[in-house]
Amino acid sequence: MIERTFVMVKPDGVQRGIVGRVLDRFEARGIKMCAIKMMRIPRELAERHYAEHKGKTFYEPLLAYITSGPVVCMVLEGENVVATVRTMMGKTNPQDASPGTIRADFAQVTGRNIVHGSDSPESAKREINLFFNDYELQKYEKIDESWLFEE
Ligand code: DAT
Ligand code: MG
Repeated sequence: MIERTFVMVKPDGVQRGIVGRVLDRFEARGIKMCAIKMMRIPRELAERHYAEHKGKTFYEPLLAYITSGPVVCMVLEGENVVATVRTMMGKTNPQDASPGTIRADFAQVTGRNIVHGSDSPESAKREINLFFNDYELQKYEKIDESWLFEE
């Protein structure tokens, strides 16, 4: 099923100049970009985004990290794309991530794992709405679609 997910290149990914290489992996796979923007996440938005982690030992360091510099947020669309992006990102701890995944190829520790991707279609909906307005989300046909998918 074609669905959408929320992806973010975190402040370390921006600072290390690997936004393009992360994006390239999704584009090369034929995953469609529906929205993209750079922003500095305000503390309140970070709290809402990571609400599920409130109270955990890493919560405050996580908020400090994610608000420490600009991030690049995007909405991606494709077949089963929530799970596909999670697989492409690799495990939360880059040490456990399989070679070839983004986190294994570009990161070393959990607290600087360079990308975020929604963990379920429900999370994706919630996160897309947190970070984007309807008018920022593009719905369009891309010329490669007839070659990416069967009739
Ligand atoms: P993911 O980003 O893979 O969805 P998560 O939702 O469990 O992982 O956690 C959100 C972020 O919080 C994660 O990318 C890095 C940080 N984090 C998670 N578990 C951690 C831990 N045990 N120690 C330090 N940071 C952690
Ligand atoms: Mg998560």
